Amino acid sequence: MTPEQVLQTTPKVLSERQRVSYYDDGYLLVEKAIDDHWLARLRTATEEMVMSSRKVSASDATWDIESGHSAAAPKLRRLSSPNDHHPDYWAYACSDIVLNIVADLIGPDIKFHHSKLNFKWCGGGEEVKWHQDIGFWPHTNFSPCTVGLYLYDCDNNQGPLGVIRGSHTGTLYDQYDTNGEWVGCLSDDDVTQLKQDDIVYLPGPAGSLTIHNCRSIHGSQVNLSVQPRPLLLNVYSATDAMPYTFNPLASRYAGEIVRGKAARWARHDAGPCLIPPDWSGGYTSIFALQQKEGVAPN
Ligand SMILES: O=C(O)CCC(=O)C(=O)O
Repeated sequence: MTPEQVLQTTPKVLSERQRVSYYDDGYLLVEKAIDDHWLARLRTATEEMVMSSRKVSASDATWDIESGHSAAAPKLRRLSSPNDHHPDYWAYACSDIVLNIVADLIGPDIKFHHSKLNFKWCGGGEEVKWHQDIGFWPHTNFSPCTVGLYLYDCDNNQGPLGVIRGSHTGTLYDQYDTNGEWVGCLSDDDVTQLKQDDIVYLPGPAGSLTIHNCRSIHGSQVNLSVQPRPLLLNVYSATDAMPYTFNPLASRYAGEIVRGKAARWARHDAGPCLIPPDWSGGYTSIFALQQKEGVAPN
């Protein structure tokens, strides 16, 4: 469905103003959208995952650890594909509480693409540089959106998600460097062209959702606080959006229709789209790529 068609449907949860602001700005913050029951389940799952990470000594296709990580003092950047590692993450990703909101933005037919849990550990948890997601995983249209959930309160010192307002309707940037290496972020020159007034950071209380469009330029700063910032991210598209490159965060649930029906016709949005490297040989995480740490085998 096009945004115009989605706006013809009756929203289940969001107001008309919230829907229009998502289409105008390319992002939406829905404060305290997820209730305490879900938060408790997801926090418990996350504690179990952090416990498992104590055995990990090097980053791999599942775990992305920061330097200084140890069994005694875990320092995690990311758990890739959490939905594959704990049933409660997948139950949340398929729940009405999330999908009703996603349906209000991209229509009633929804497909899951991938998930990640970005911890951004305390006391220096790494930045995510300005980038656009669609260049990592192109689709035939620009319906894909990423839904982030703050598992705990996230204030401005913890590196909340930041978005460039309105950037989803602008240029798609090159995320290769001048040597042709994929860096997964805008060049310094391109960043200097971004309008400071358009930078919006999205802190929020626990249970808040950040939703950004796949073309929106976004990133986040270093976490200088004493609290980690676990942000659980799930990516969905309309079922008529077909990915045409290898999924960097392969999952047994990738492509699953989580609401509504499969599409018979693919919908194509106009304009060129950056092609990423062939991820079938391996992928670590956006953190590792932006910090030029190389690619681990899948
Ligand atoms: O964790 C963050 O702050 C941003 C995550 C993000 O943009 C990504 O993983 O693509």
